Amino acid sequence: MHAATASLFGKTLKQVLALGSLGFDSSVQIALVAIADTSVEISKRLRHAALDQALGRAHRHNVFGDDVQKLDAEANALFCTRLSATRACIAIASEELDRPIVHEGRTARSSVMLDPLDGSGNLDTGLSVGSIFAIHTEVHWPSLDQAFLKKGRELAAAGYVLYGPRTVLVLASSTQVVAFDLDREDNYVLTEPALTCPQRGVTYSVNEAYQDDWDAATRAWLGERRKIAPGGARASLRYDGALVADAHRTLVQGGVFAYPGTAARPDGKLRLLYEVNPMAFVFEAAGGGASSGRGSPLDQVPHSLHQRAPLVLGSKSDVARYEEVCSRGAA
Ligand code: AFP
Repeated sequence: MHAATASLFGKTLKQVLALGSLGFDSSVQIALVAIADTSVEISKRLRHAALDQALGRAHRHNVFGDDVQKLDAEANALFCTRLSATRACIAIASEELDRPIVHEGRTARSSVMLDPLDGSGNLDTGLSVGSIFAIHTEVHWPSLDQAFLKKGRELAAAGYVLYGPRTVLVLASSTQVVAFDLDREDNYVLTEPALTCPQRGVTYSVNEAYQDDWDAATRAWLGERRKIAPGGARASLRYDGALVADAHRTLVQGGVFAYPGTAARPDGKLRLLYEVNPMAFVFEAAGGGASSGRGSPLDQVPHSLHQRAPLVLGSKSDVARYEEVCSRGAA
């Protein structure tokens, strides 16, 4: 267990941040509190969404061509309003915004990237969804490129909120990962002082319906992985269709999650800045691995805000094996 965080069990997120235990500067702390407070509102909204008739389509598409749900739009507005109000943010980029929100002239130092409601295809059925965030810090007033088109490796913080039977906020610095549960008084209380991804796990998590469209190496890797998990155990398939849910299970229990490219979409579906990098940052800080086929996505210099990237996440041995098979072209 990480010595600095072992004694924090039961403390609230705000207490943990105020103690400086995770090493975040004040602009990151302020942004994190705004993100956490927004997620509490979203969690409540989700609980009563059917009763409030808040489910269903917003009848428009986002910049990716995805069908926007009413709650996607609402979650995005809640995050942007609250983050803007803190004045700690100079820029906000979101999967639901064509262009980032920029607050010129602010002396604040954080720029935030968001997937406000990940897995919104699960909303109508009441299954788990999430919010994903990542934060860069700036020393000088940045251009948009400087604010967002930086390697994931340079992130100050990243994490996600899982809205399931429990509402869980997972938060990573570059060296440690902690988790908080939302309590009855709507405080995030630390329940995991040092989350580490197990060195191996039996589960693989991938949309197997696309396998005919994968390249030969990915097909060969999956053929091998579905028969036997690292260590010789029998493999098991789990797929929720929401990255936050699938990644969280993989982080806690080990194994592997994959969303590879296909012939039609070589970069896959997931967005580098809003989904791939935040998750890769969490997994690497937790001792797991992340790959886009040729190395970690965190080492990729983004060329555009909304670009996509293939992603494999999980136990180190699983990710290493994926990279090995990819580097040979096929097993
Ligand atoms: P939605 O927000 O449209 O439900 O997409 C969710 C997501 O981006 C990610 O959370 C999942 O891992 C992935 O899509 C699932 O995609 P497939 O339905 O193609 O498997």
